[in-house]
Amino acid sequence: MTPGNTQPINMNPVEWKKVQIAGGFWKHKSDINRFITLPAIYQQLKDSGRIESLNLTWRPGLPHKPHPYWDSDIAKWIEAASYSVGMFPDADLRDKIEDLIDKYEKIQHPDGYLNTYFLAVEPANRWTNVYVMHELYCAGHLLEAAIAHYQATGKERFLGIVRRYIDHIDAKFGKGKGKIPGYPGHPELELALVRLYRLTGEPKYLDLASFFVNQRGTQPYFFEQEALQRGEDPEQSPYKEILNKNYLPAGPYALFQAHLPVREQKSAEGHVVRAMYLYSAMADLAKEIPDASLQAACEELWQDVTERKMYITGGVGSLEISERFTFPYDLPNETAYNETCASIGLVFWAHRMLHVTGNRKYGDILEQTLYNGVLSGVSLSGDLFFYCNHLAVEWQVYYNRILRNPRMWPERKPWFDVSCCPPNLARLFASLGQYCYSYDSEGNVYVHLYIESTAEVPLPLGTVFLRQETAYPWNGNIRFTFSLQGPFQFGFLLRLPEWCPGYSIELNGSPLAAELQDSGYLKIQRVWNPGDILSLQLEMPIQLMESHPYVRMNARAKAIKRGPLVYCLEEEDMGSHLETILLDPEEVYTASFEPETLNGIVVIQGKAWKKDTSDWEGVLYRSRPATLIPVLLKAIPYFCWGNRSRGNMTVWIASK
Ligand code: FUB
Ligand code: ZN
Repeated sequence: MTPGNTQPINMNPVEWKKVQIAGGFWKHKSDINRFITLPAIYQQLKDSGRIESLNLTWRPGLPHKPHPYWDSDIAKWIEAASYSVGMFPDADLRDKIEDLIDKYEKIQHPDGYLNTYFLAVEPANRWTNVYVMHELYCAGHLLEAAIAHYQATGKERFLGIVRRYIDHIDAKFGKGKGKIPGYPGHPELELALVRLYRLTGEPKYLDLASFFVNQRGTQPYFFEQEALQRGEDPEQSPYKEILNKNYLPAGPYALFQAHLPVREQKSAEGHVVRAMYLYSAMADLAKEIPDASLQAACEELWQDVTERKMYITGGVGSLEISERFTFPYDLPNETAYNETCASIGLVFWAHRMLHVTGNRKYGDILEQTLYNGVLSGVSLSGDLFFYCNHLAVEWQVYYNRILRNPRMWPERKPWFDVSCCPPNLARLFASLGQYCYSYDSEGNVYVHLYIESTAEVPLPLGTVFLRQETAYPWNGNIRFTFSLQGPFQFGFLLRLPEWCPGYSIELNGSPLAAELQDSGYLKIQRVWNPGDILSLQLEMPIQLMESHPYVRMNARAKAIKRGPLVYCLEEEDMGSHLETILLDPEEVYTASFEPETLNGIVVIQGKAWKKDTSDWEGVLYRSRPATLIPVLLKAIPYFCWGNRSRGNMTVWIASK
């Protein structure tokens, strides 16, 4: 082991194919994803010309000019659809995937190159602007799709096609003579390369991922060198607006996390999806190499994001302009950008950090983000999507055209001009099984997410077949049944969420003690018998949350949380003037299941107060406080807001 290297923990996720979402909350969501979301996105790929673009028939003057990111949308759909056919054979879906692969196979250049936009629109300009043209980003998504397809079907054709492209990229990029010493303008390929390394065991893919990550932010800045190569003065570059060279306080290229070498980046800066994908790749490399300095960099960035720059929903990236981070505690609610892909990226990063460190805090954020900032991205119907996930909505802001970017519109839409989020949701939900469980070589099984499922966990001494039953997140009762060949000794570790104030465990109906590890997991080490039933009860009280006092937007406000779910008020339940409602911290709020509301949800109710406005006629300011009148408060989970009539919404509620 070289200096600076660390002994990694050897925890690995149970792969998606070995985990079946078997019922409950997520089975319903997974079915919607499979039966509604996947076909809806395919239709949009078709209608928008994306699928046709793969025939390379576009000519100037024709509609549907291919766009530099289109490959990524198609690839994310192939990835999602592959997970789906891998679990549930479906001839129609399989044929659609194979048709897209046929198209890619036909257009691949003899040298392996495979980017639809450049093949169709700018064949002479390949690799001349990796800063903004997304070639390497699209390659990353194609690679993730090809790996998923191979894992799902065992067929090597698509993986072979994309590997040729990756080998072409490997020959082009790097430190050697005649190679391009650059790295992706939009990270993504890096983490896909680590996936390919894990699949094939070929060190060159890990080396290329390392090269891209380590080269980032070094001087001279590659993006300037590349501009010079194009014969441009970087100062006069037509991309200067995008470069934002001098506009971010963190310095040139901070927008693309290329202002400093990655280990010197102490705070999260710039475009958030790029940041999340880069940090995910850094965590992957920290684990695989292993590399203690990269791990330390990730931990420092994690702290900056989750302790200073993240919404309570797991939304990240508060600013619409450049889709970026701003400064600590700057978390406006109405104008929150919170791209769905950014929260998805946070889930990716959290999952990787969990496997680098074994610490539950990463599982906690993964869960918080999944149930709130990610899940709000799709309608209950499965065919409408949010690009941005605000934490408060006042419709007058939109009627008065104050926020005009169509992505900020607070009603879910079937598609966007840049439609990265819908297929990203589809691939995350279709592969959700891989986030639930892990195992290690010492014979431990870890449960990260409480999701009704069955799993095959490959321990060194044999396979553990596990069934998890639960109505989570509606309550904290979880039951595990073990199907084993015979008595089997292993450690069973359960994430004890930070929000949970108390728990109890029973084995076959009798109380059982578990050991709380420093990592935040409850460990039960014993010889397990076939048919053993372990019950876990997590207390799930209603919690009134406060923000750090520096979050100026939330002064004197609280948010309602129960278990992993953040709640909100909607106009439909509470009237349009949500700013007049005050929570009562003395009140004991209650949670109850309403099967008829929003497909069946737990609502939170209790006494609150409302400012009486009847004596404010003709008055804008006065010294006498408003009279408070009691009202019944009804809050719904944030993820399902915006699924009824158009109306205002707020997560943060004033408090008495
Ligand atoms: O640039 C590709 C994708 O489009 C990004 O990940 C999103 O933030 C959107 O800008
Ligand atoms: Zn997106």
